[in-house]
Amino acid sequence: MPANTINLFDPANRSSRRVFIRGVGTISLSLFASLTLGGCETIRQQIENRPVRRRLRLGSVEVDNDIAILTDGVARMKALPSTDPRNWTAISRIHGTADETAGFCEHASTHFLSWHRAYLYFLERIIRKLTGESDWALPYWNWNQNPRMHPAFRSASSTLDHPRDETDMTGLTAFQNVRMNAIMGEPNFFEFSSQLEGTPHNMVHSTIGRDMVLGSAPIDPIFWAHHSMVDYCWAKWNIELENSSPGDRDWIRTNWTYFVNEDGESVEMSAGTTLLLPLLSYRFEASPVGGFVAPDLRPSRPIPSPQSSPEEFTLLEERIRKGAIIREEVLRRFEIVRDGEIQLTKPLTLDTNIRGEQLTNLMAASNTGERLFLKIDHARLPPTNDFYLRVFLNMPDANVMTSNSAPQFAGSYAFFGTASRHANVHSEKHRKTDFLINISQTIERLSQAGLLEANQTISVQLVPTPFRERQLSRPEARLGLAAVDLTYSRAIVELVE
Ligand SMILES: [Cu+2]
Repeated sequence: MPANTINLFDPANRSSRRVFIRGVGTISLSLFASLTLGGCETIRQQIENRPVRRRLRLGSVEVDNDIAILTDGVARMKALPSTDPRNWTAISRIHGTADETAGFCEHASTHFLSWHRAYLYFLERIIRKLTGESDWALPYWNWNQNPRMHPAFRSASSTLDHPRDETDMTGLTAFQNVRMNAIMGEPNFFEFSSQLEGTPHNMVHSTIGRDMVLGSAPIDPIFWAHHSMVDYCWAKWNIELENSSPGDRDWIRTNWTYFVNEDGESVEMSAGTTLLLPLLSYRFEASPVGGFVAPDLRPSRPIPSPQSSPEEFTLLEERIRKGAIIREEVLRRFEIVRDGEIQLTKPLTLDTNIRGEQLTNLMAASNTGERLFLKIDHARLPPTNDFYLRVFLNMPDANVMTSNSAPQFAGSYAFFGTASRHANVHSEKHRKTDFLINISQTIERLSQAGLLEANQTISVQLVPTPFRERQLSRPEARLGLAAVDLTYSRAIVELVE
């Protein structure tokens, strides 16, 4: 075990949250807090110097070194016998397999972020142990800033290379500032997580294709750098942007028992413990996500240092650990459709009886952060993942050729893991069927551009769009629509005392 790394886990005792610190042992989090506050210099030092997850980029010696260690670690995991639980394929099977006959990954659930955080954390520990690089942490692919996959993952001779359909996210609006601003600015954890998963997260998986769109995705090394970015979005939202993760007991106590540690042993982790990992076990090199800049560019509110400002750090740790009771109060709900169907080769227009002025009046009255969401729930998931859905408002002639720069473009989302051979009950329950698009800004833009008449009813267009250079492999397939609603709601976030 690396000497300067704090290891956190939640042992058998599920009711009290405990941390394990090398040289100190397992202690309760409240004792831990009093130690950091009360002057235990070693602990503070270890937290201060926790490993850094850096942003993948060119021209940095440190990043090149992180990539070299990752490459070495992956090669060592691949070389382990298949009976070793730390073997590369064995670890990927914790997430899932191509035929969906195994795997535990949480998608379409309130634990999408926490489950994947735990999964990444244990991979990091395995690679540190196998390479002997105790300071190493998993770098992240900031697709918002660098939409092209880092060349180290694309060079034909590299262990990090893998068969893929596409490696460049340039031009896809799911990763651009307008969309990332709406997601990172979302105050409700559940709506934040749902949009982050359905739009940029799923878009990376399905744009890359091949293994990345199946349960076996972690077999492609880029999976880990992609999910390190998803993890950064959550850490940035929670720590830097001061939003709250769930604080209710059921969510916090959700416990997983099948992760594998650096010694190949089964280990447990609870969702509540994952909240603290980016604060105590590793940290992210800050970088912008959309219009949300790095905190080092905002010197008025830096993340407090455990060494030089232990009181503030302890307060931060408490805020992150306790979280909030979060719910969404729906003030208006407009039903648009029930039990519909989309043909993959044909855009679908949904007419509504919602008048333009109803929406502009609601937005004008919004004073406590209310927003308009389009909620699309699919009854049946598609048998293929070679397309994504684009959503337009008031544009009856929108089609695959229509540009996303049209003011009527509202957003996009993609599917993940639905194309597996045995797309059965198991996979359906782990797959996301409901998607959220925040349309507040689109409504504002349409109204300013004179494209939203007060007495005119609005229409919604759903446009299945094949990925660049790809032909639909199942053009005759149809997508079930369970429900499409437009809601006007506000987030209620009550901090846990
Ligand atoms: Cu994923």
